Amino acid sequence: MSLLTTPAAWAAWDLNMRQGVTEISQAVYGLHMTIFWVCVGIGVVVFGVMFYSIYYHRKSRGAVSDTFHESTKLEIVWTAIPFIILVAMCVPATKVLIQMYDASDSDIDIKVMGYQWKWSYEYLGEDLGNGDNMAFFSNLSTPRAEVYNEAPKNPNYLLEVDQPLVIPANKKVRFLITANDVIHAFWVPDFAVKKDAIPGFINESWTIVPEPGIYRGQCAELCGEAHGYMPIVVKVVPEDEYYAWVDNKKQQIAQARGITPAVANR
Ligand SMILES: [Cu+2]
Repeated sequence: MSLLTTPAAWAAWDLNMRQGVTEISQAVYGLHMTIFWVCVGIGVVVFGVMFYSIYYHRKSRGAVSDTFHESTKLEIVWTAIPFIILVAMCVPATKVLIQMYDASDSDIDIKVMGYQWKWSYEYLGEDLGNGDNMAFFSNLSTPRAEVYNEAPKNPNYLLEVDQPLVIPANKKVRFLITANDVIHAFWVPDFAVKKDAIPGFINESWTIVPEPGIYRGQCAELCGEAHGYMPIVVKVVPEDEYYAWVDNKKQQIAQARGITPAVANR
């Protein structure tokens, strides 16, 4: 029993939602558990009363049915109690939602564009020198041999890309999410970031990741034949490493396109 009551046991139980790594993702997890236990409580009370009544007021015990049919008092009670429970649940839910939707005061803005079937990342304000922003595509890099069972599958099967999205740790990164063709969805479970990418619309989401590391996600909207082949890999690095990477990447892209890269002034 003690195995089931420790937090580690819950975390290891893959049926549950993962806690993630950001403050928001932990808040979402906490909210999820609160609502879960409220629902468990309601279930226990309702089924408790039901099974108690079935057992103790059964016909073989000589029970005679009561006459509270059309009782106004009862109608009010069983309308008021669920109403109070719903209001009580909406208070913490609204708090977390407001926090999640507040994409203001970001340090870095990245436009995320979904394509059939890859992602592109455009770093707004990172000029290449000709007015274009630094941008690149992120394609699935799992070899086809693994897909067709001609080679053993590696642990990150279908969750690896040629060029990951790179962001700095401990900075507020705002994602501006849209799509080029059909509806996709940008989903990184560890950040509690999940937003539809809709052609012609721009949705916002944001994250502050405290720990450097590699985090993986996927397109979460059935978008076509290769929907399962558009993973998202986010590499979170310390701030100085991030800016070094940006400068390097800009040089690479600018040189490939034959333009003189802009000198960053930060
Ligand atoms: Cu997609």
